[in-house]
Order: sequence, then C-alpha cells, then structure tokens
Amino acid sequence: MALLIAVKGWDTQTWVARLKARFPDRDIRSWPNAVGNPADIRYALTWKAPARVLSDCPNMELVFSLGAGVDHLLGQDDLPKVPIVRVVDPDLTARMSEWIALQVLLHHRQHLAYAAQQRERVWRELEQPSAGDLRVGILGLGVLGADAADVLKRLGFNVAGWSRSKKTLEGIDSFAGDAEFDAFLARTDVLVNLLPLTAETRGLVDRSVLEKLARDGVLGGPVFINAGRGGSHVEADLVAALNDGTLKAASLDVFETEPLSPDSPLWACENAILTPHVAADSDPEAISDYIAAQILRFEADGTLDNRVDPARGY
Ligand code: NDP
Ligand code: OXD
Repeated sequence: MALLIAVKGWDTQTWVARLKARFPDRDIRSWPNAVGNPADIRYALTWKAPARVLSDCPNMELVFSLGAGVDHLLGQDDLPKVPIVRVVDPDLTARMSEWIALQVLLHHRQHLAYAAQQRERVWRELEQPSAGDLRVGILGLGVLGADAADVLKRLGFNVAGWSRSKKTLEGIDSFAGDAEFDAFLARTDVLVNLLPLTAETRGLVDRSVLEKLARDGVLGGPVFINAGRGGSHVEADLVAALNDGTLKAASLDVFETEPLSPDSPLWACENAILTPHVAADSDPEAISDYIAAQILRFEADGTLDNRVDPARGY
C-alpha cells in the first residue's frame, strides 16, 4: 500500500522527504512523476491537485487536505467517497489570529491616515477612539473565527460573530443563520470574514451586505477584512465600495483569482491593505506530525479528527 503526495505550487520533494522521515518503511509516491500503479494508493495528502489524481486511485481510503480550507477539494467532480481530513493546528490558528488582530489594529489606530501624513511630513494628532467603542463582527466562528474573536476581545474590542449554529463564547455575542444576519451587520463597524468557501458562502459579501454595515461607528465608515476565501466576496463590489465611500477601508489576504492580476483595480485603492494569501501559512513539520499521527490512529482504531462534511462543504 502506498501514500501519495499530490501538491500543486509547492515543492513536492520536500513533502515526500517529510513523510519519509515519519514513515521510513512505507511506499511514498508523488504526483505527477512518481504515482506508479494508482491501485496501490491508499492515502493521499493533497493541495490543489487536479481531480483526476484522486479519482484515478480505485483503492483510496483516506484523503488529507494540506490546508485548513477544503474548497480546493470539494469543488472537484469524482472525489473518492472516503473520509477527508483537514488541517487544524494551533500554530496555524495563532498565525491567523495575529493577522486578524494586526489588521483590526491598523484600522483602529488609523494607520492608513498616519502613513499618508508621514508621506506628506505632516504632524497632526487624530482623535483616537477606545477599542471598546469599535464593534468587530466575525463571519464564521469555527476554529479560526473563535480564536480571533477571543484575541480581539482580550484586546478590548466589542466582538460578535455569525455562524450557522449559535455559539456560547464568553464575552462574544453570537448571531446565527439568515434570520440574524442583518442584525449582525447592523451592529458591525469592522467585518471580518473567516468563513469557508461553500455553495452558500460564495459571493456572500456583495454590495448589499456592505451597505448594511453600521455607518455610525467611531471610524467614520465600515471596514472589511477578508482572510477566509476571495470567492466569498464580490471583488467588483468591493472596489466600487472602496472608491465611493461605502467602505472606509479594507484588508484583503484572499482574492477571487489568485495571484491577484496586475490589472486589478484593487492595487490602486489607497484605502486597501493587500497581502498575498499569507495570513496563516501552515508549518509543514507540524502538519506532517499531525497527519502521521492521524494515519497511525486510523490504522489502529479507525478514528479520525477534523473530518470534513462534504454535504455541508466544510
Ligand atoms: P471551521 O470549519 O472550523 O469554521 C467554519 C465556520 O464557518 C463555522 O463557524 C461555521 O458555522 C461557519 N459557516 C460555514 N458556513 C456557513 C454559512 N453558510 N453561514 C454561516 N456560517 C457558516 O473553519 P476554520 O475556522 O478552520 O477555517 C475557516 C476558513 O479559513 C477556511 O475554510 C479557509 O478558507 C480559511 N483559511 C485561510 C487561510 C489564509 O491564510 N488566508 C489559512 C487557513 C484557513 P458552524 O460553526 O455553525 O458550523
Ligand atoms: C488554508 C490556506 O486553507 O492556507 O490552509 O488557505
């Protein structure tokens, strides 16, 4: 039985070496050049590999997404009907909360305005609201959203979250489902997206959503922060909203198409902070340990952590 590494855009050989270090006696194969007989493959570790790589393996038992998100997998036809496990890792979670806290703080502490003043050699103090007066609203209160909410709460922000099911998180207001979406938006100055990309969340943050955000907040206009997936926002609507004042500012780590095209009008938006999908890289050694431990446990007792529900899409 063999284990397949199928990654696109990453260094395959380094991933093979990582798995070899953990399983020296196993047959580790790699796509595209060393798959061998697909019938030998039982487990796959994948990131953005084409659909047929998995569907060609008739004896697959288990698929690991090498990221927290699984939209790269679930969008594929012919996905083998086997358990899919995604990455949940404290280091990745901490990195995401860092990036979210950094962006909220940059907007809260008026960094874009001070950077513009610095370029113009202007010494002017701006009025600074307290963190407790800024209402942050997080779309998605899963592993990443709940941690970011907790970090922001500890920084003193007024935090709420929106998810499919109601949550009980100390000091965080929980809104759930379509029925409570508008109330959540109406109390939000800074909207943070940490939703997975699914059929239901695709294109969710469009102009109509941005227009429902609070406009009476201490920053003088709403801010949108996206580190979930770019497919959950409508980029043309964001650009228009940044240009016409519907949005005061944005921080974007993810985009409808990545890499972001050099022609994208977003590059020219001075009120947008852009990063190239780096909010929370996974530490490959930690991820490899996590996967190796799951394989050993699966073989011992058939159990797995962090299984994806393909019907739900996350
Ligand atoms: P989880 O599965 O733990 O959490 C997902 C959350 O979204 C849950 O709270 C879930 O609700 C909620 N949700 C899903 N669908 C809906 C819906 N239709 N309406 C309302 N709420 C919904 O995921 P993670 O927190 O681990 O990760 C979130 C995403 O972050 C990933 O899918 C990935 O896209 C992105 N990501 C981005 C990275 C980057 O570097 N930019 C790095 C890592 C991840 P409920 O709790 O009720 O089920
Ligand atoms: C992930 C990502 O899903 O890096 O892990 O986007």
